[in-house]
Amino acid sequence: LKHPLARPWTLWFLMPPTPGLEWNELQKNIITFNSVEEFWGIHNNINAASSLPIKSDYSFFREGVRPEWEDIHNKNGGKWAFQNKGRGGNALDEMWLTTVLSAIGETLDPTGEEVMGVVVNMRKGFYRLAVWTKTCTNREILLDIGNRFKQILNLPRTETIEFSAHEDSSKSGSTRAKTRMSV
Ligand code: M7G
Repeated sequence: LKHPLARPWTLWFLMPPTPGLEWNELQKNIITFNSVEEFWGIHNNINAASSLPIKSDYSFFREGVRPEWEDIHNKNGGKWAFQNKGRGGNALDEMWLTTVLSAIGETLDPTGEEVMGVVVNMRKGFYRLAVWTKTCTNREILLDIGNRFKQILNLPRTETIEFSAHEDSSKSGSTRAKTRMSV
């Protein structure tokens, strides 16, 4: 017996930069699944996020949505992001697992329409966890999603997460895009 998800999700892996390949060509579609059991089968057989090479990502996105600003479902959207120093270790792996479970379990998104996917970026000296949304102007709903994300990460009150629009990231890069909201 399988426990179905509300919708199918796809796991993507962003390979570290490779000479001759554009950024979009580094995104590898790994597998699509639509049950809780399939999710655990995948989770138990891939490397932990904290052990990924620098400049690689994992993303879980709705089936049919690529983890890219250019995708039609993302181009008017944005992301809530939590960024922290270091490689994260077990604490990161636990935060990433709860982030993924809340996305595929649909508990981050009361509308069922906003959350397109979740991403973990492993970078030199830091990591970033993000929830990508379809819109970037729907303040009330986006703040609700941000508060839920912060709560499931179990962050101390002194930490903040920040919302930025993809159109700003695409102009200045994720690290320098201006923050439109924070919680
Ligand atoms: P990042 O991985 O969002 O954050 O963007 P980082 O700066 O902390 O590493 C790094 C770079 O990857 C960007 O400046 C872009 O060159 C490229 N990049 C990232 N994303 C998410 C996209 C995307 O969706 N589309 C394209 N074309 N490039 C991207």
